[in-house]
Amino acid sequence: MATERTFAMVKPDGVQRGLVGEVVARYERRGLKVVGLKLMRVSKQLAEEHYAEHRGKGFYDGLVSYITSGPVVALCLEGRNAVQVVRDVNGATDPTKALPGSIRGDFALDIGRNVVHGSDAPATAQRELKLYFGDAELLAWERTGERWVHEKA
Ligand code: IDP
Ligand code: MG
Repeated sequence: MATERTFAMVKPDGVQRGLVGEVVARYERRGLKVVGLKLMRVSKQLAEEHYAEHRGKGFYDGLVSYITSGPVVALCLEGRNAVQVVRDVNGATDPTKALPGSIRGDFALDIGRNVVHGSDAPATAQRELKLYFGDAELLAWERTGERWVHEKA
């Protein structure tokens, strides 16, 4: 699998519950490199663009008000197969089905308060990263311990 970049987010419930450090630590410990990170508010317009695929579904209005209800932490993470790895670290969308050891499996119970977001495919990651980050906000930096994470960097 190639090195990829993906988009992740600590949603408003994660920030309000003081889980930012816990979530970021799990991504870092897995070996993912943080190349973008910011605390921000999601506007209604941005929420509607991000979740356009869900427009018209029963949970859509609740989802938009959830994601705009307080600050979030937006992340760009880089590493081998990063898109799927972040989905796995996050756990199943419905936290009651998420495995213990995943973020949702350890910290959430309700699908409408599931703490984190992760892009679902490489093309989605590209789209979401463009929505949330300007080019100058993503840093290409060399990690000194890189060869202890990836055999071939
Ligand atoms: P994902 O976040 O795991 O990719 P999606 O199906 O893309 O899951 O849904 C986006 C978000 O919408 C979920 O993370 C969750 O916050 C919310 N959501 C999805 N389905 C429901 C639902 O049935 N009730 C309430 N919220 C939902
Ligand atoms: Mg999704």
